[in-house]
Amino acid sequence: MKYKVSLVHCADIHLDAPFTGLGSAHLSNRRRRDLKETFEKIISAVISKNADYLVISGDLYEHQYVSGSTIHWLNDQFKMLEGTQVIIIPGNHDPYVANSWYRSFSWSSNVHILTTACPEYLHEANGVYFYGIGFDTFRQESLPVMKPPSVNPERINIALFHGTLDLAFTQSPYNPIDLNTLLDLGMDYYALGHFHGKKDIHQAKGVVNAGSPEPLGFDEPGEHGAYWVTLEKENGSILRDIQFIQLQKRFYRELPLDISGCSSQVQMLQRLEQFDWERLKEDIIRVQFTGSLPLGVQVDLASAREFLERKCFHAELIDLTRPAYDLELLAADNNIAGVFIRTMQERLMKADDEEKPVLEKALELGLDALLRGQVEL
Ligand SMILES: [Mn+2]
Repeated sequence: MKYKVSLVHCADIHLDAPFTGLGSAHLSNRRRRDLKETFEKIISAVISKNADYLVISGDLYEHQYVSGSTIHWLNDQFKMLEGTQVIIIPGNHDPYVANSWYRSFSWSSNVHILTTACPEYLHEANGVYFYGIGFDTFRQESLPVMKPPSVNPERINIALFHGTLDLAFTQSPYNPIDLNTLLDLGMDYYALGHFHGKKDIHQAKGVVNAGSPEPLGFDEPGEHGAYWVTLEKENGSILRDIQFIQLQKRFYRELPLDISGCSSQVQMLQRLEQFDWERLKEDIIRVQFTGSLPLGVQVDLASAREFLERKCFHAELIDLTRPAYDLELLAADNNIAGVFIRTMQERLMKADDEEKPVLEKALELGLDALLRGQVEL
């Protein structure tokens, strides 16, 4: 027998996530809309590629925050897929709890939710078998006890899994599993979810973590999207074609900016101008000001914020600048700072490699206390 099917694999969409970190209701609303627009791109990809399946490996929505209207919108998206079967497992943010929308809502007939009690979906006509390991509760410190998969090597066998793969933790509340245990299931493709960075963990063995199609925070930099997968099986041997499709609306980017020597707001803004803002205009940016500034000069965060608000979707500012102390000049003074510097410099001369950085830090912090009246650790 020969079977050939195609699917779009995604995970961790987190519909209606609160995005409280953005600091304004307007921006968090906009980001919730972004999640929907990115999901609509997944639906468009399924339609344009005429995929047989849409596979969603958990955390489709946030149970605690999702609204009824979002669920209706979601189901309308699934209805648009007509001939495509949608296979879903609940994740740790949308677990199969008693009041889950997966239980109570009347989903479109092409939607199949795989649960601990009913983990299988067999699509006989296509020779495809799905088996899902998801979440019944918000935390699961060990894998749920469930019926093992019924793998028939003639068919195409696909596992959906949401949880932590191969982490060194001895205990993880999120379905801990190691790669060998997973591979022992004997599947042809492992559609993983939970880690928000994309990872084609073992493409050669068909193990792929989709990542979140839209990044959700600064800890999720880089490209985000979904996978377009074609699986072909003939006489028990599998051929896989696995391709990443980038879909995200925005990037989270950290931009370190050395503003050493800037003595005015104008100079600081000139340094900010150097970035390619046209390329970054839809992005969420974190600017880290570094370097040393002349004594008495401080980063003008308000002006920088005003500048950045016009240049990108949202910016966070972090001031890591240090005052540039003229040690030679200050040491010549006959005051407490002068005495302190001379004492520390004498000690530094005699210090070994281990002690030196400690003394240098002590000198810096001591001068902060004496000259600026504040110490930031
Ligand atoms: Mn997630």
